[in-house]
Amino acid sequence: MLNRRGVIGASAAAMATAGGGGAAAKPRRGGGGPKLRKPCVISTWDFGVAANQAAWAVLAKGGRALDAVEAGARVPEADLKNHSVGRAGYPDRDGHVSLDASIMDEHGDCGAVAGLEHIAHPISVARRVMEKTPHVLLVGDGALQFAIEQGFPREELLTPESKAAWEDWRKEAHYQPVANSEVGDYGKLGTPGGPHNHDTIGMLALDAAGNLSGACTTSGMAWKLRGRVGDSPIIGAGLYVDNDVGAATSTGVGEEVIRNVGSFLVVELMRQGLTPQAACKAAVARILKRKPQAKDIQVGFLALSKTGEVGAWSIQKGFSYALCDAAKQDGLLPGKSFF
Ligand code: SD4
Repeated sequence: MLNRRGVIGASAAAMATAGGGGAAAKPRRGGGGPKLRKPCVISTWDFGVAANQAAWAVLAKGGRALDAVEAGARVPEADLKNHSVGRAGYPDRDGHVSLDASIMDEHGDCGAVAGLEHIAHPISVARRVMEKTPHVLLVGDGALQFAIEQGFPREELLTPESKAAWEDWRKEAHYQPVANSEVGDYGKLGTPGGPHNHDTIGMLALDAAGNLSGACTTSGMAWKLRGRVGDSPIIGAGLYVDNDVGAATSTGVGEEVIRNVGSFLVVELMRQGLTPQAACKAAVARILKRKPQAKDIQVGFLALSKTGEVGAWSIQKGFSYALCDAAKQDGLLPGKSFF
């Protein structure tokens, strides 16, 4: 029988195994990615460079990582040339622009919206869900009603350019939903992440106080079925932050990320001692092991440790990510990939 000291000791050990402890005591395993100094911010794809700079304006002044990732995510949301995030996003199969977003802070608090229409900044609505309600996720009409109540302007998000692209797609698509129309369009649009083929922004920041936060925002897969929700607003799938260990986010075909609870998996692997790079690689490998045909689609993970180590890995080449700290605010690197 355990005495009182033994009981306390045993529970502390159990807590550490269950995730109460950080990764610091574990040896680091796997190849490393770039290392940044805090404060710092990273984000998915080349348009992450501009988003990082908006986040940097917050971080450089000693601001909170949460404020930084919200400010950063709002940049592609507002960008009319970006057709996969926010305003001007490509619509669903029926012509509706519906947005997904999530945000998570250093306390493990989180908020999200899914299938939100007519509001250009879903990331800020997600933050309001976190801060103003006891809930985590609002969807569809309820999310819109909440946003309007919170004072967000209602607007038409489908621009003439996005509408024309949708009408073009309809000529040949016959309303057949496909698993990854963006990959299908790579031939036409160019390399994933290139100037004409952008995806979700996932953004992770570490502030001067050593706290982590993350944000993820998207219009989802182009031409998706009406009502389809991807990984981006699902905490643990498209985004996860554990202030003891690190943070992770994802881009690509959300269904595969949800099936494998991808971002949570990356953070848990980091907790077990893998570098962020090795953790991202292992999470992509898990997807491919469970479903080898996933080699034909794109999924990418991006991760940041509590100490500023960065990792990125994707199924296919073409995934890029943007890095920013005091030394360099416009870093852009290719992620590693299996194919
Ligand atoms: C989704 N992961 O909705 C998002 C979108 C994306 O390539 O990244 N598309 O599944």
